[in-house]
Amino acid sequence: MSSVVSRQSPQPAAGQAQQFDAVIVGAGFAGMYMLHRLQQRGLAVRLFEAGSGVGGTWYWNRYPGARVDVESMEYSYSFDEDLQQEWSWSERYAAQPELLEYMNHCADRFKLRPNMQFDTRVTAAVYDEDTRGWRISTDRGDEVSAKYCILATGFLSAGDVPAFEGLDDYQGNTYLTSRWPHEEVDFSGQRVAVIGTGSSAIQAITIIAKQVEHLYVFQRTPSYSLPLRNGPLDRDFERRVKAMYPEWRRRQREESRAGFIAVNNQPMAPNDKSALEVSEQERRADYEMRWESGGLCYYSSFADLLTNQEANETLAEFVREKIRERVDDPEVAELLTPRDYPIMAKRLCADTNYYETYNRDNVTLVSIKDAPIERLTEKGVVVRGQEYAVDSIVFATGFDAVTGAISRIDVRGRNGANLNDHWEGAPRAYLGLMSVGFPNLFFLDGPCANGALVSPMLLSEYQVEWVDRCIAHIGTGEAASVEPTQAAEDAWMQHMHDVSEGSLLYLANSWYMGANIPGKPRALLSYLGGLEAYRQQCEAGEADGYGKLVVTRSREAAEA
Ligand code: N01
Repeated sequence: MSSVVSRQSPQPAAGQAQQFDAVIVGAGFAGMYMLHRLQQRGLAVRLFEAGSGVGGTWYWNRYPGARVDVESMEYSYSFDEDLQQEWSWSERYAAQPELLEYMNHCADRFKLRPNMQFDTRVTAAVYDEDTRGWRISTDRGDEVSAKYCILATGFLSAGDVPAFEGLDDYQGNTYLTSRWPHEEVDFSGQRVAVIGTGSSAIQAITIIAKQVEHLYVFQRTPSYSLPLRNGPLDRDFERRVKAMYPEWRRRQREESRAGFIAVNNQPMAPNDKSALEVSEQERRADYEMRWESGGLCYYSSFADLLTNQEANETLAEFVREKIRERVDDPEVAELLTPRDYPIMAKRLCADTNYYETYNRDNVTLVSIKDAPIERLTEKGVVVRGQEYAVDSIVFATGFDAVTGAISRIDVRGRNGANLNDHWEGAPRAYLGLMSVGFPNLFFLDGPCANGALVSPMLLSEYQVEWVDRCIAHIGTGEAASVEPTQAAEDAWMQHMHDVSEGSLLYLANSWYMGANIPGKPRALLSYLGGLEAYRQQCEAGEADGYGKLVVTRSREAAEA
């Protein structure tokens, strides 16, 4: 399906003082759907987006090979039956351009553009006690007021380049995967360095290796990566899913662990057995079946893979064996083999010929596990006193995840309290949606919700609908305000802590824990209770008339 991309749609002018019912920050999947819901309610909404178009993650991450690793049929909006029936994906796992096309199509289809202002970064949001609303400032001089402020800033959007010594000395080209240029980058004939071996690097390396004269990959920690098995979308599978899409989505929401259910083109419930209670043969059969299916479907494999180290080791060893089979040189294979942390304790990666790329003559793996990058020079990268001269460096070094994008906005709540201070040590948010002292401020895909282990599409759709109902309940008039009680926030944080006890996630230095950013407090940033448990908790929070929130309803809403 080709989309009608009306980039010429009317855009609100920047720099005008205006009053809105709600301001949304971010035009990714969550922000766009939030705008759609509030527009449907007839609210006056302004969405600010730093990029020049919609897409969020899929606007910025244009590096070679960027594609989603949750199946397209499941990684798409579920809220509109006509949309999901009419849209047709070309591949099992859509690539970035097609995802961006889809999001542009949605922006047009739901007439979102007139209320979006692009090329505008929100710099501050200050709560005004008198109006019980927010004053929002942007880098283009906008000063707008809104009853509600909704931060849909993404949990993997604040890109990070480590402060390598000599960074400014380097004279070659530099690229950050999460801020890739819009024009095509041609690496042919070049010597290129890629720093990092997480999901972004693993996708980029396989493509860049085919273009360059020589590729040096600087790896601090090897990832566990699984074959994606991408290809053209199986049209029979598409027909079968579309024939039962509402039911398929229900099962994604209610019966999955990570928000997706397709295994071998069939919906499959999570395995509720322990990896240790079955025979070696049965266990291996499950792992092989998922290996052949491709992608991230190990998240629905045995129930104790993320809580029992011995169980986890059975899968880790299975994947290590596969890595040895895929890499010709045993020494390189060993360097690529993760041994220091449980599988899935960092996010799983999925690839197309990643390990095989190291069998190429023009690719060199440089392990920096025991000897970090010393510095960058005018010409390249120095490790163990050896300079690797390169024409370009690609930083695939990840994100200040979950809290990074929010913390870069100066958010001040009641009595001028700063959100970063409130979150010092660890973020705190009731249901991952709201924080004490910050009335009428909502987070979508933010901290203390399921972002880490659940497909963000499902989580954000669910959160948007919750926020929409909450706003409808409270109303938009002068007196309206809502924030969690201290007891509610404390209880949620305790619950988050309780359900994560014994989790193997604590055993890795990942973005899940904020451990990839020097100086960032080490804390679990996401809720590990699963999507269904999260939904039940959110619904319980509504069923008692928002009893865990301090709600002041507007006169109009109260009368209605
Ligand atoms: O970032 P990462 P990412 N010196 O943090 C290394 C999603 N995503 O952009 O592991 C040297 O995973 C760092 O090393 P280490 C997905 O959720 C999805 O790849 O910290 N190296 C690591 O190897 C994913 O988890 C998709 O030791 C340094 C790498 O840089 C998340 O985004 C595609 C370093 C960063 O890996 C983030 O992925 C892409 C230093 N000082 C991303 N600092 C799909 O849907 C960092 N590194 C397919």
